[in-house]
Amino acid sequence: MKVFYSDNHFLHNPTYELAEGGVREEIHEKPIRALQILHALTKTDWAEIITPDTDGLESILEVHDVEYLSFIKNVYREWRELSLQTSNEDATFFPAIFPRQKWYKKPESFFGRMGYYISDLSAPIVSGTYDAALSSVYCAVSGAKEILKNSLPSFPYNTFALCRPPGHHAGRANCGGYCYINNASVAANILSKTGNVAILDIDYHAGNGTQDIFFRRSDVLTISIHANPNHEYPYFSGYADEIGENEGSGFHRNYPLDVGTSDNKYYKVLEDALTLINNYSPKYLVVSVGMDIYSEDPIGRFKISENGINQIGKRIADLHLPALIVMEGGYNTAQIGQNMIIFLENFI
Ligand code: Q9C
Ligand code: ZN
Repeated sequence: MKVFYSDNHFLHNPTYELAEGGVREEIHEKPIRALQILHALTKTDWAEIITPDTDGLESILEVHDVEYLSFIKNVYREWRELSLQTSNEDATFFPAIFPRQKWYKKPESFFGRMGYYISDLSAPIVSGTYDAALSSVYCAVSGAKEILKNSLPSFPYNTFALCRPPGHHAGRANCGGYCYINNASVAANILSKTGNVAILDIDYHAGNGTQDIFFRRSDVLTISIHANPNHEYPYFSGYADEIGENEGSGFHRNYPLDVGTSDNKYYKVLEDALTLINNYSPKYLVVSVGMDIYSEDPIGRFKISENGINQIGKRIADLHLPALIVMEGGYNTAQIGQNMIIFLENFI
C-alpha cells in the first residue's frame, strides 16, 4: 500500500495548549505520533513510504477560504512584527478574543481577525505550522491522485495519507482542535470531480470541520461517528439533528455515542453508517481515522479494543470501495503505530 508521509510535520511542534482555567496543558498532538506510525509501517512488508508532491494549492483553495489560508500562512510572522517585546523566537500564538454574537463582523485589526479564524485554544500556532499543515494536506492530495490513477471498478485501490497535523476540525475558514487545513476534505473534493464520494469519520471527536465544508453539497456524503458533543469536544456541533442543508440536506449524518462505548455497541452504529454509504453507492471512500477511539487513549473515552479496531477496519474495507485513509487523531503514542497497522491491514 502506498503511504504518503512528509518529515515536514516536525515543523509544527507546539509544546502546550490552553485548557479550562487558562492552564497550560501538555499538547497531545505531537510529532512522535506520526513517527510511531511510520516506524510500525516500515517494519511491514506491504507499506511503501512516499514523500508527497508539493503542488495542489488550487485544490486547497477549492475547500478553504482564500483569506483564511493567507491568515494561516502569515499569522505568525505578522504577530512577531507587531509584538516583538512579548514574543520570543519560539513563542506560541493564541488569540485572546473570540466572536460570540450571530451578527459578528470580521474586523481589520490583527488581534480581532485572529479570533475570527481560530475556534479554540487547542490550535496553537508556531513558526512552522503553515508549512507543516501544507505538507500534511499534500499527503492527502497525493493519496487521492494515486487512487484516481489506479482504481478500476473491479479492483478497489487504497492509499494511506499519514497526515500530521490532522484536519477534520478545520472548517472552510477556521482552525481548531489541533487542525489547520482539512486534509480529508481537500482530498475528497478532488475525488468528487469524477464521481460521488463518501467520507466516513471515525475519529473519537465529531468531524465538525468536514461537516462545515460539505454541509450544502449532495455529491459528498459525510458521516461522523463520535463521542456525544454534549459531553466532549467540539461541544457545539456533531448532534444527530445536523443533517445538511439546501442541496446537501440529507447528505450529512452524525452518530453521537456515549462515553464508554464498547466494541459491540460501536459495530451496531457502524453497520448503520455503512448501510447509508452502500445506499449512496459512491465511487470513492475517504476514511478519516482517529485512533483516539482506542480504550487506552489519554483523551478519548470510548472502550474500543484492538480487536474492535481490526473489526471496524474489516467492515469498512468490506465496502470494496477505492479508499483513501486519512490520519486524524489518536494520542496513545505507545500503541498508535500498532493500532494503525491492525486497521490498515484490512485494506491491503
Ligand atoms: N485536555 C483531534 O482528535 N481539546 N482533535 C482536548 C484535552 C481538543 C482533538 C483537551 C481536542 C481536539 C484531531
Ligand atoms: Zn479526535
